[in-house]
Amino acid sequence: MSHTPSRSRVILSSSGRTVLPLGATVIGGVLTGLASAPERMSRLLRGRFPVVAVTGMTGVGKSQLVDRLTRHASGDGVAEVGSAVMERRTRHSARLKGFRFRVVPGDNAATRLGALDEVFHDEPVDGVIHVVANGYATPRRTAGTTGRATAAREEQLAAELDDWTITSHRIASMAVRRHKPVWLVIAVTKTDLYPDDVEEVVRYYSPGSGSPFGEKVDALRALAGGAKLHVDVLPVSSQGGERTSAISAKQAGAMVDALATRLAQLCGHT
Ligand SMILES: Nc1nc2c(ncn2[C@@H]2O[C@H](COP(=O)(O)OP(=O)(O)O)[C@@H](O)[C@H]2O)c(=O)[nH]1
Ligand SMILES: [Mg+2]
Repeated sequence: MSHTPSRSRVILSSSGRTVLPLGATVIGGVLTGLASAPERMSRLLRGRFPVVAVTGMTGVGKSQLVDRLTRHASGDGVAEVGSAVMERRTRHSARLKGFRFRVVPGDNAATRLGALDEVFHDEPVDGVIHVVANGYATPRRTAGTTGRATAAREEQLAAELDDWTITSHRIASMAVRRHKPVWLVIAVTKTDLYPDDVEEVVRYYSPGSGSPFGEKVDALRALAGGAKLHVDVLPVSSQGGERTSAISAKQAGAMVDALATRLAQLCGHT
């Protein structure tokens, strides 16, 4: 059911830690990396990967996207849509090029406020992936009933906008407090559900588009200061290749890979 094509450049470790063998090649690689990226050296000294907050309303596809980015097989229908607690996942890669993801619960529970405080204030993250789904968020108790989700699309789009208002304010207050620039990737997911409209939809979520969402992105950039905040908008899909799917597993995989590549650039991994 889930597609997790193997990719050789990623080293997964089941223990949850990356083990650096003391081979000369690896040390050579690390030293080369240090010389080319001071940012990476400080990370090595602190012994941690950059931390990425993943935000967005319930049912937009945050957990599944992070599963794809971290090579976790998504549970076959076992995992519940929506979560009350913060999910923590790590993408392990060679040469300290991994990420730590903090998936903020989308439901407006007290746990969400705590999670927002944690990622944007207490332990401010290096960057943010804000996930949106063009109104195709899956309502919490009706996972799988796409018909109902379609009927409620206008409402879901409005809900995405409300959710973005809250999150964008939190991002702005983090950005103004910090010296280091913050990056934001707006991940426009579930593109398998609207393959012919992807360009137009990406535009809807983009700064300068004049759309209701775009205007809020513009407001965020104005508040944070242009130099303090870098914004990207990227289409993605966590699904593809099923018989009924409009896109192939390969196409979905390519979009996930493009997102991972961009994250690596933004984190100074490349
Ligand atoms: N068609 C499609 N469905 C998706 C995609 N990503 C997630 N979903 C479905 O949307 C629902 C919500 O996904 P989930 O990751 O749990 O959302 P979260 O609440 O934001 O963590 C689940 O039923 C997923 O199977 C996608 O890219 N395409
Ligand atoms: Mg979730």
